[in-house]
Amino acid sequence: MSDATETHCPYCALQCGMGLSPADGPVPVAVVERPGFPVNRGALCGKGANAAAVLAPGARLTTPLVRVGGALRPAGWDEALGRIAEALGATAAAHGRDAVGVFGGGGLTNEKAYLLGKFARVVLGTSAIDYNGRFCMSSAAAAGIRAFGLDRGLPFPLDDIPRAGCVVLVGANPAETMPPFVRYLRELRDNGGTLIVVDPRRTRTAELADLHLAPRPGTDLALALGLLHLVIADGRTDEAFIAERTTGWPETRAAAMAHWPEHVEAVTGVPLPRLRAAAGLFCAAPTAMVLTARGPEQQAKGTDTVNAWINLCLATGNAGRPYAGYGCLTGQGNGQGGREHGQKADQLPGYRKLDDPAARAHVAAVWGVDPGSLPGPGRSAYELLDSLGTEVRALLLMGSNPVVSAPGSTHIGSRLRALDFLAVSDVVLSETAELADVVLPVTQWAEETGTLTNLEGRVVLRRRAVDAPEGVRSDLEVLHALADRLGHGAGFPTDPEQAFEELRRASAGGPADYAGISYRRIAAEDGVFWPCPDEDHPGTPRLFLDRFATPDGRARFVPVQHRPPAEEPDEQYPVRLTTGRVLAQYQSGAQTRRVAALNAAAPGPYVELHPVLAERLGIVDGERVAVVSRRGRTVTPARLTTAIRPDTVFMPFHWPGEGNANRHTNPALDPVSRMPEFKACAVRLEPL
Ligand SMILES: Nc1nc2c(c(=O)[nH]1)N[C@H]1C(S)=C(S)[C@@H](COP(=O)(O)OP(=O)(O)OC[C@H]3O[C@@H](n4cnc5c(=O)[nH]c(N)nc54)[C@H](O)[C@@H]3O)O[C@H]1N2
Ligand SMILES: Nc1nc2c(c(=O)[nH]1)N[C@H]1C(S)=C(S)[C@@H](COP(=O)(O)OP(=O)(O)OC[C@H]3O[C@@H](n4cnc5c(=O)[nH]c(N)nc54)[C@H](O)[C@@H]3O)O[C@H]1N2
Ligand code: SF4
Ligand SMILES: [Mo]
Repeated sequence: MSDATETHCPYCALQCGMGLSPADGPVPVAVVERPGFPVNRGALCGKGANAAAVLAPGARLTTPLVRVGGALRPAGWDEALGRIAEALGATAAAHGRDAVGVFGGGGLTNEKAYLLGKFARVVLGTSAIDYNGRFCMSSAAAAGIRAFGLDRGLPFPLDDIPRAGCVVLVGANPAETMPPFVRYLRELRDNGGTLIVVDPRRTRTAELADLHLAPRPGTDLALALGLLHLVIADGRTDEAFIAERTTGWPETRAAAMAHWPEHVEAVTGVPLPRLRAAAGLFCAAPTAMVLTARGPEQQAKGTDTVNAWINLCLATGNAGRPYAGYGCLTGQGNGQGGREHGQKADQLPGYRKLDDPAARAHVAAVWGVDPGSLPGPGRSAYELLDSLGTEVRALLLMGSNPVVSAPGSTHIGSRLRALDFLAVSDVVLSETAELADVVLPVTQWAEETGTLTNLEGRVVLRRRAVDAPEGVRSDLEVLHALADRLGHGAGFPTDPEQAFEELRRASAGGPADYAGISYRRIAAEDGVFWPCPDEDHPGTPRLFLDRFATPDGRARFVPVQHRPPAEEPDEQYPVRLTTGRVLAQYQSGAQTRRVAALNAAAPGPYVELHPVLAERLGIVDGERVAVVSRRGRTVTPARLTTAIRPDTVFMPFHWPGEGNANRHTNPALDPVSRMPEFKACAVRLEPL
């Protein structure tokens, strides 16, 4: 692969290494193996292997679009940028600075996320900024900060996973969502370790497990409390670890003891012998890990749920030592870095808090502005989208497609339509871009350079391999040009490395400290793990070995109690709906629905249900069926499988229109993380 550029996949948080070779034809590069990169050692899933298809001019945007007389028509960059600058300026003048909003994405590079946050605070002076990562890992992030004082997806490298004695995967389906990750689970089994999977469906991941627990959606908190109860009752807590390295045990112990296993069995639907078997495997292992993904996190009690699983780890001494601990499998390409550098409503770069005076002073000095000029914290993603057309009147959106992916999508679509002005920067004409007043066509992964932080906290470098088609500009050029038109031209570099150098300084001394990381080092070292405070620092693959990131260095137990999902089945809506992903489509599908090979594998939406439920309702495999909730109605083919609980149905969320799962999802928000309840709502099924 001598002529191949070493780079990374445009999609998920594994950030698999890949090579790109020049090619002739409409698709300008070919994806080739990059076996030297440690995370995936050359392996790619179908999305990564076919990613180059979206680079073809026919698949993507190549000219700005502006709305004229109700329709989008091609326009020049000057006109498009001029319209945006004018509308944002006029909205702020008429309705105040907070009437201008910004919505970002966890797929954006660190450089983009950093400059987008800076653009909102310095150029627009608005507090109204948040991003789609709020819908993704925010509950795990909030729980990690409560327990450990720091949030990094995995506090250990992936290489540690096969060396744990037992791994519990809670609501995670990496066999479909991160296929090359499965290697680590196979190696775990080869080493004699055990795998437990907790999922209402017997997924491809669950097929790999020694033990599969299939709880009702929305009951993971009770399950974790039940396991902790059993561990305590069997006298298998690690009292020395609890005494030396934690605080708050008595309250947590009492909360767990109040959750009787028989009660937990009734709430979760997991038979008591299986609960006992899980507690037994977990405690028998010399070290154990709990890894959560969106299943337990995307709940209106996601933060408490993750803390319940962390409590189980802490009570058994499985934290702050090698081959043990709690981790979250982050989701989007830059799910980790995207939540560290300031596109979050309450945040400044380096994972600093926007309401911390010292943080404001540090970052304001890097930006050359008065700390008093920085706005305060704003609303969370759902609350921001919900306020469109009322409080927020003009929106700049970069890297998300909420018409498809936001909870209660019908309502959010109507909020987007109610805006005075919507500008969307995207690589394709997404369903959200279709609603915009101005659409800006931007460069893609293979056409630009930038850093991303993968699920391990490893900062990697995506390299430009090919020129973008004429007419396309980068997100950094967009931010620079808009800042310039709004009177702040300086301070928005268009060169990614220059942006990264500024990010290093802005993050220095913060929890996510990138000060010692450079493009040169990333290239030489296969990525660098943060925190890395100076150039001589080796980076930090394993966190918390000596102390946790709390003021006293101890991990905090958080006493939590189970509560039901915000919407429980009743007579009118008797079935639980949960949602998630399939292997061949990515997120809102904006990119992957444009790839023929992926559409062939996953052509459209469906609702998955058990034959017992189907028979009771008169539903036949493959036939179209209506799903009805308090928020909407969808029509999709039914797919019958014994791999799901008979009281639960599942819909993937990758498609717009009449099969859009988010017509049903309930925007009940977690009180701490503001995560919506994507994973549990109530529906009724009707044969057509
Ligand atoms: N193919 C593909 N891969 C992707 C993505 C994609 O869209 N497509 N997206 C990327 C992103 S951004 C993310 S966040 C990750 C997500 O990765 P995952 O979290 O692995 O994906 P999901 O399918 O959302 O949810 C995982 C599992 O949770 C289960 N589940 C549903 N409800 C519950 C519940 O109440 N409790 C428990 N314990 N489990 C439940 C579902 O049945 C599902 O199998 O994937 C990343 N990778
Ligand atoms: N029902 C249900 N809904 C869910 C979930 C679920 O499990 N169930 N999961 C939630 C989760 S975890 C997530 S992460 C969200 C994701 O949902 P979205 O936020 O909609 O994410 P994507 O579909 O990846 O949208 C990214 C958009 O940005 C564009 N894009 C990609 N890269 C760039 C770039 O560099 N610059 C610019 N300007 N644009 C770019 C893409 O073409 C696409 O249109 O969905 C959430 N919604
Ligand atoms: S697992 Fe994720 S990063 Fe790896 S090839 Fe697939 S989508 Fe890309
Ligand atoms: Mo995500």
